[in-house]
Order: sequence, then C-alpha cells, then structure tokens
Amino acid sequence: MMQEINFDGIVGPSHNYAGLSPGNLAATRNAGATAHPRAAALQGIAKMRANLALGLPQGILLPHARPDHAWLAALHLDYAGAPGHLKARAFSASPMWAANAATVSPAPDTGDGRCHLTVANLVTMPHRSHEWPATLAQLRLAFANPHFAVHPPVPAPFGDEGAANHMRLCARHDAPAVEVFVYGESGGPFPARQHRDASETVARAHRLDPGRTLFVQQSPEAIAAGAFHNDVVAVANERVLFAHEQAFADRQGFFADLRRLLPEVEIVEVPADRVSLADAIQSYLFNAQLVTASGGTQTLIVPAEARGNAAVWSWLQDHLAGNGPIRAVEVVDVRESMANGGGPACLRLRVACDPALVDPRFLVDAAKLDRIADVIAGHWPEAIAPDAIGDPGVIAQVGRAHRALYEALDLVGLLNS
Ligand code: SUG
Repeated sequence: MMQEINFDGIVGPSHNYAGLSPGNLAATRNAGATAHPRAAALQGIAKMRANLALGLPQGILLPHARPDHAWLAALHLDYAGAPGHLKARAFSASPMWAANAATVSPAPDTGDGRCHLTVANLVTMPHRSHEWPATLAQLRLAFANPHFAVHPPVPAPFGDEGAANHMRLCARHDAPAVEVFVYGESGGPFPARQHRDASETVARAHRLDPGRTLFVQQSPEAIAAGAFHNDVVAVANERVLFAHEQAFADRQGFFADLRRLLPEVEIVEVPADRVSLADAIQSYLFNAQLVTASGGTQTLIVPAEARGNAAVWSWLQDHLAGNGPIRAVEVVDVRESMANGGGPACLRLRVACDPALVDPRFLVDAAKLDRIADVIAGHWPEAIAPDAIGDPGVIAQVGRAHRALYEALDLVGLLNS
C-alpha cells in the first residue's frame, strides 16, 4: 500500500554552530555558540516518536562520517593541516537536513511508473557540496528495489537543493500529482540556491509530464528576508498548499495554473499583514510538516518557536477555529536544529511509496527509536564549543559515535562504500 514516509536525518555527533550559510539568518546569528549534539539528536528522535504517534510510517537517514576525510583528500589536505575554514566545512553535521538530500517523484507522477530520486548537488555552500556521495550511497541502499530509480546529482554549476524547493499537490498521495519546482534568481543580497536549469533537469530525469509540472520563481523579497529555501515560506500536502503571501514572485499566475491543473486544490495563504515575512522566518511557521494523520486529519507539526511568536500563534488559532483545511497543530522542540536554520520540515525527506519496498534498516518503530536513543545517549558529545572543532579528542569521540550507530543499525557496510 502506498503511503507517505518521512525519512528524518539523524542529527550527527559533530553538530555545531559555525555560521557557514550566508542568507540563513539563524545560522549566521548563532555562529560561534556552543552546540549540544546529544540534545539535538534526542530532539530529533522525539519528533519521530510524535510522528509515529500520529499513525505515520517513519524512516531515517544516517549522519555522514565527519570530518569528511575523502573531501579533504580531494583538496590535498588532511584534517590536522587544513585551514580553519575548511576544517569547519569538513566537520559540519549538515546532512541532518534531509529535505536537501534529494528530490523525489513518486510512481504515479512518472512516465515509467517508478519512483525517481535525484540526489541534490548542494553546490552553493561549500560545507554542503560534499554531502552528495554519502547520500547517494544511502539512497541506493535504502531504495535498491527496482521500483526506484536513484539518479546522481545534476552537474555544477546548476545549484540543486532537493525537496526543500519542490512540492507535490494531488488528491491523495497515491494519485498523480502536479509537481511544483521553486527556483530563485540571483541578484539579491543572498545566494539563490536553486537554479531553474537544475529543476528542469530533475523533471526530465524523473520523466514528469510537462503538462503537469510547474516551475515557479521564489520571490526575491523572501530570499532577501532569509528564506534560503522555499520550504521556509511554503509547504504542501495532498490538495493543500500552505504559503506566505510573499513566497512567490507571481502568486496570481502560479495559483491560476495550480487551480487549472488541480481544481480541488485548497490554497491557504497567510497575509503579510497578519504574519510578516520576518515573523514567518523567525518562527518557521511554514517549515512545518503538513501531514495527513491516520484518521485523515491534516495536521501541521510546527516548531516551538511558532508558539512563541504571538502573531503566528494567533493566526494558527484563528485558522483552527474557522473552517480551514488544517485541522490540528502539533508542537515539537527541535531548537538545536532551529538555531542552524533547520525546522521540522528541513529534517525530513518525504517518499510516497509502499513501505514494503524500502530496505527495512531505514525504517523505524518505537522500539528501534529507543535503541537509537540509547546509542545517542551513550556516545554523542554533550557539547561542542566553537574552539572544539579541531580538537582531536572530540574528533575521536565523533568517529566512535558514528560507528556505534552504524553497528546498531546493521549498516557498517556503508562505512566502506
Ligand atoms: O543549508 N544550515 C542549513 C539549514 C538547512 C535547512 N533546510 C531546509 N530549509 N530544508 C543550510 O543553510 C548551517 C550550518 C552551520 O552554519 O554550521 C546550515 O548548513
């Protein structure tokens, strides 16, 4: 039976705040703060437990080996001899943000009836540009069944940041969807990370029907205000699009196309005079997981910061009290990830498929989450201060923690791939 599975990136033991992403305001603001990898990873586990409690299937993606010695070797460096800025970029736990792992087109949308995945190249930010080989290895294992086609990344220089800039609108998860690719134009104060040429390449690779595929420009004001990915200002689930009024460059044109292609679409737009772009980005209201819980209730899983923002919380209460399509709100605490600009939606990659087709090592239930939590509690560093990024003791601990998790999940084979 086809279902939407959320694959959450487990927060890696090297989680730290190095301020590596210009245009990501939270990450920039917290540069140099002390991070708490153990608490961060346990927050992620608690979020997955809450998803299971809603009756949703849940998957995982694993942290990558850090520092990334293979990347440093390609730069003719070893970790000890690397300059500080490259040390930090080799040590980042950024693969936790699984929404940037790949773009996914489920079987009902594709010309050959397979589920297609294209790993994101993440070329815009150096610390993320070396994620894709390990991500590709995991996806090839998790989705080895011939139902799936896993593609290598779009070539540079066309930046592709994966599902964070992609939305699927459909009557139900198992019905053919309108796939929406959101791209940015460069020229503003911050980099536009998703190139239209990259999105179009992914759509061709996935054999999408051009008549049901939309390429939509993100509004330059949104990027300038700190929405470095579309999923900071919009999220879709089945027939519902939930977006900020200033998310798209041409909202009227986009909404008209959407209504023509999917007449049952419900567009929930939050006006700027109720929630400003600044409040939307500070609270990550739209970086929520909009899910269909087991009883069919459209549920919005928001970060605690959304409850802490008066304008945002009051808009949500008004929507729940009215007749809108979002019927429930759940609050999760992912503040360690949030401080690097990663909310609930950043931490997960959605794949709509029959769970029986996925390698079971990448699926979790409550008991497996307990085992993972034990590994985290026993091995993840309690804190990483800014000056610890080059510390041999911390690096050794991160290496042991990483191996312990792969051993617990029977995935050590991946370490040598
Ligand atoms: O790419 N932060 C990530 C956050 C990604 C959020 N993902 C989505 N919106 N889907 C980024 O900017 C900060 C790392 C640091 O500065 O140490 C970072 O990479």
